[in-house]
Amino acid sequence: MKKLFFIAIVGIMAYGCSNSSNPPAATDSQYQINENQVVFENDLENALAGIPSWSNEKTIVKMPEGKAHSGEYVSKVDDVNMYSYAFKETLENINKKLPKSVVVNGWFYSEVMNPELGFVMDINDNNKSVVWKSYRLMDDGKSENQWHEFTANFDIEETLKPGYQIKIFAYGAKKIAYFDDIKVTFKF
Ligand SMILES: [Ca+2]
Repeated sequence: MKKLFFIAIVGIMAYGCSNSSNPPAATDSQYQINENQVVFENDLENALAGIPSWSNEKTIVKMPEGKAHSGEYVSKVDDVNMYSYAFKETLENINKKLPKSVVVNGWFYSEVMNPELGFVMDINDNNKSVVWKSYRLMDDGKSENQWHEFTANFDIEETLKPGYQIKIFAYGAKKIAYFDDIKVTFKF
C-alpha cells in the first residue's frame, strides 16, 4: 500500500514537471494596445500553417535544436529567396486610422558581414510604391554568426489612403541570413 502511494506521488510529480517544462505557447498574435497602437507579433513557429497578414512561407525553415532564436522555425534568405517572410496587409484592415509610424523589432543572424542586409517598409498603391524605406541591420558593427536584436523606426510623412498596402520584410542581397521573433507596431 505504501509503495502504491509512492508511485502515485511520483506520477503526480512527473505530470506536474512535464507540464511546467513545456515551452510557452507560440505567439502569432495581433492585439490593440489602444486606439493609437496596434501590434502584430510572430515567432514563426506556426508560420507554415498560414497566418493572416503574413506571407512568403517558402522562406520558413526548421533549424537544428537550439539554433533558432525561438522554438525551431525561422525565415531564411539566400541566393534563391532574396526576400524574407513578410508582413503584408491593406492599411484599412489594420485600423480605422492611418499610421504615422511603424516600429519593426526582431532578431537576425547573418552568416557573413553583409552591409546590404536590411529590413524594408514598402507602402504601395496597387504595387506603385508610395513610401519605401530601408533599415540597415549590420551598420553598427554587428558581428556575423550571432543573433542580434534590432529595432527599426519608420516614420511616415507621406499622405496615405486606406486602400494602400503595406509590406514589411527583410532583404538579404543573395547572402544567407535568418530572422525570428518579428514584432510590428503601428502607431496612429
Ligand atoms: Ca522561431
